[in-house]
Amino acid sequence: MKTKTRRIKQKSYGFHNQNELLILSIKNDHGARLRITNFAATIMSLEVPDKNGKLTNVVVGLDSLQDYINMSRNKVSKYLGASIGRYAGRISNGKIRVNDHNYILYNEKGVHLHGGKNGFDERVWEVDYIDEDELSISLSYFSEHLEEGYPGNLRVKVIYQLTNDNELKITYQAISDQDTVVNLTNHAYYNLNGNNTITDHVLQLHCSRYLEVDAKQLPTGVDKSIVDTKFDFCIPKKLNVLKTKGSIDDTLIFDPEKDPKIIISAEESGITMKVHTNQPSVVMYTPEEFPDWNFRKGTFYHKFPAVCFETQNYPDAPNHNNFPSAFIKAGELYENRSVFSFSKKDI
Ligand code: G6D
Repeated sequence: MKTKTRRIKQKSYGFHNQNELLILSIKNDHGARLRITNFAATIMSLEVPDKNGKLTNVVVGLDSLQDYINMSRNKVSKYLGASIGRYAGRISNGKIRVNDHNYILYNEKGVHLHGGKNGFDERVWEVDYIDEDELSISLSYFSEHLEEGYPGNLRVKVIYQLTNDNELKITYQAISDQDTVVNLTNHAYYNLNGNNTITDHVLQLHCSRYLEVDAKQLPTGVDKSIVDTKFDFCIPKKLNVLKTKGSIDDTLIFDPEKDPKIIISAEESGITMKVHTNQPSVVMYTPEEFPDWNFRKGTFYHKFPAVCFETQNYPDAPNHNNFPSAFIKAGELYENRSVFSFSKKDI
């Protein structure tokens, strides 16, 4: 269980706060390796064994930390691997109402996305600890009262744990000194073959309903059945369907009684990923293509390169009383516990 920390001087990046930029990695007994940077508490790569035991990187990542900095500066990040907050997803009318007070959030044409202009994906997080026995890395971020317009001083923590059962456990926690809203998630892009496309992947989603959205991709407040829609993955279906039905960027509502919530397998690598979570929904996002990024050496991606499973509460929940509540009282603990479990293909 090697733990390696490579310190990268941040002064050349001139970030808001004084934390040093680091790349941290942990390995389990099977050689699976997780690499994290404290820039946005980002997952840079996750290597797990394929059907032949060969380590395969299943999380899309870039070649160097400088690449992430450049991506951020050039505003083409697409939140690659990043921790998202204070509120993941979209919020309507650029505002939320807490205790009868309106808080104006950063927005573009009324839409606030993924925590705003400088959300948690643009921040340098503190490294709390690396636990070599638990194979976990803990990072934290302090979001000041009215940062991006949100009320309350919010202490945020993410714990990444790579178990000896080849599970990646991602736990987000947050606590505020004032009543506020919070919805955190991770924006990793998964490709279980480690390159090319996900159109050979087979997906099963235990989601019978999805959120209707308007032209701005904002929830209307109505949830609908997935029957006869492109969101119907109740029985395993190959993702080459994306070529005819188009990409997906929508909120799917989990069937509470089913677990795991998501099962996805790749034919080429023979890797299966199962997702367990305490969250009520997932934003599934399958971009048609990637920007011109500098991927890890020797890695190339093509049409429909990867899929995001952003396990979270409903987008815009603060503005829809019929959605699960996104409000937390002062001193109340918020927790998003999601487990991405990797094994040899079995669907
Ligand atoms: C687009 O609508 C999508 C988001 O869901 C995604 O997170 C982002 O691109 C990368 O805005």
